[in-house]
Amino acid sequence: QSIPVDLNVDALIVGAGFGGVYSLIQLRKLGLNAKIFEAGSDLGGVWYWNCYPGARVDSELPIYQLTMPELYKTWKYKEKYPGWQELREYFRYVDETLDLKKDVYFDSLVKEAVWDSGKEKWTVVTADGKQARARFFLLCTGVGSSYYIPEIKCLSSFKGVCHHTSRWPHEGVGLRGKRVGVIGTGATGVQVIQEAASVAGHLTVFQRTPNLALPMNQQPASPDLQQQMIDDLYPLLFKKRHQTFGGFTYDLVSDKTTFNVSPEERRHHYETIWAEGGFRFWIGNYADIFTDKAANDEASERGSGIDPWMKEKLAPMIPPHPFGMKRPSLEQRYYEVFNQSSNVTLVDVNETPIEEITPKGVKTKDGREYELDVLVLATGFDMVTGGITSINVKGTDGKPIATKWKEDGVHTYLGMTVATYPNMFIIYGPQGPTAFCNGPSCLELQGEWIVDCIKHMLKHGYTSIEADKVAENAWRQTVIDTTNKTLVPLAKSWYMGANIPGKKIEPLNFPGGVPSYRKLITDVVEKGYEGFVFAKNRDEMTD
Ligand code: NA7
Repeated sequence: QSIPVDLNVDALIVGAGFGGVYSLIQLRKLGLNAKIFEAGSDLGGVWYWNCYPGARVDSELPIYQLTMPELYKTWKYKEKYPGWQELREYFRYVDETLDLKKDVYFDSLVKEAVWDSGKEKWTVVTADGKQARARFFLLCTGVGSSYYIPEIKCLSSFKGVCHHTSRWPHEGVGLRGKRVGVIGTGATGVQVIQEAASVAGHLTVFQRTPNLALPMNQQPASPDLQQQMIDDLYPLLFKKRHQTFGGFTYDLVSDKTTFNVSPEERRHHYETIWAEGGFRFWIGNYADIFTDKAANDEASERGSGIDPWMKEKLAPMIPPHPFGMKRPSLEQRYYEVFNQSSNVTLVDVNETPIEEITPKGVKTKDGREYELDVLVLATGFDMVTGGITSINVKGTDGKPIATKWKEDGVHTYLGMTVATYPNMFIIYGPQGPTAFCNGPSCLELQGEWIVDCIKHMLKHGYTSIEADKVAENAWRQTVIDTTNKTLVPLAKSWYMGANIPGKKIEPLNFPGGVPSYRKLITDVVEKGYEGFVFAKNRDEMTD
């Protein structure tokens, strides 16, 4: 569509992934004129950018989708854990069903957003000069929109093909018969490694921290099963997900602890949740694995010990941090890659650190040079906050949010608003249940709260809402206190901002579970939006 230089809308949304699409649909229902600025060239958010070999979601159907009946009743995934192609099809389907793209400006990377206190509006500017003025500003930038490439000496000297996984060329990169190197063994690395191992001439994996990967238990989703779910189960399952710790359809066991059940019962539970697969061994386990180191050790050991073959392969790979306090990966044939493939080399970069990248490949400290045709950087993201801090967001005091958070630590109220940034809402971002919650479950919970809040403002003629600083400080303390009751601080992970050199180490997520988060945000509303200040502008809604 043609580019208006100066767009005037009710709401401007950043990002056309699940969060942005959800917001657009719901704000339209309120009768608001809402538009999205999206950096990519299509809908999908992370599923637009992440098209590396093996890219696949770790949440299982049916809950990895939006729950509006107009969408879920006629959509069927083909696999239990859909891959990126199917997720893109899903977004195409959502667009076709609800005609979304007419309200989305693609290739529009937002660089700046400034609040005008006089007009009570945000001015949002993109890298290519588009501008929008909006009453409401919604940051739906997700957790992984700001990719991270570590400083590795002479990286640009490599003459082969080199990409970060989230900037993988959409036309693909041929790996068949090639010498492929992968740096990173997080959720992304595991997926690329599995794919690359089956086609590469040789695969070299540069690993810093091993991660106990859980079995995915991937399965095709038969059309019959899907239909049955749609008819009978979906409404029930969608309701249940807001009653479970991780927003899934299964839950942590909280009426028993690891050691107050018999060893037989414990073993049976471990075996069951391990066999069922997915994140069950993590957030379907005894709840005290989050708080009690001995319980965590027990699960970590037994989890890898269920099958003697697994024990043998995993024993040396027990992670150097409490299990689940760094994001576990899901695997399909990951360990087989290392143990059964003759074309795979594992390089422990703790023993032999990467010295530099050469035109031919990767040189390690022991003087060895691994010659490569393709180098894959599965090195992660400036998780949770990066999408927000990469935008020059200025509120009532004119100070960029990145500067504030760097100086004082991340501050939000309820993980959805920030003091001194009126009418700005964050979905699926810092200090919400984000990292410990299925994406759509979390963003719909927050999205619903935000849309209700906007509805409340419209009903009462309020033109601005701002979080109170005292309430914001209290929320930060709640997040810190809740985190300190868990083992989360013991791991060097993106949950704590520890994956980015120089980033402040602090809890970036609320690890208290969806039900307790839901109660906290609902209580605020019931107490008349406690901790917020509403205002009515004299020149109401005029320019
Ligand atoms: P992650 O989970 O942050 O993984 C990044 C990987 O890259 C991890 O294994 C890192 O090792 C490794 N890494 C980072 N810097 C280096 C350097 N300098 N040298 C060697 N290895 C390095 O990112 P993912 O993309 O896998 O997953 C991100 C999230 O997306 C995931 O949790 C899901 O929620 C979806 P480290 O562990 O830091 O030692």
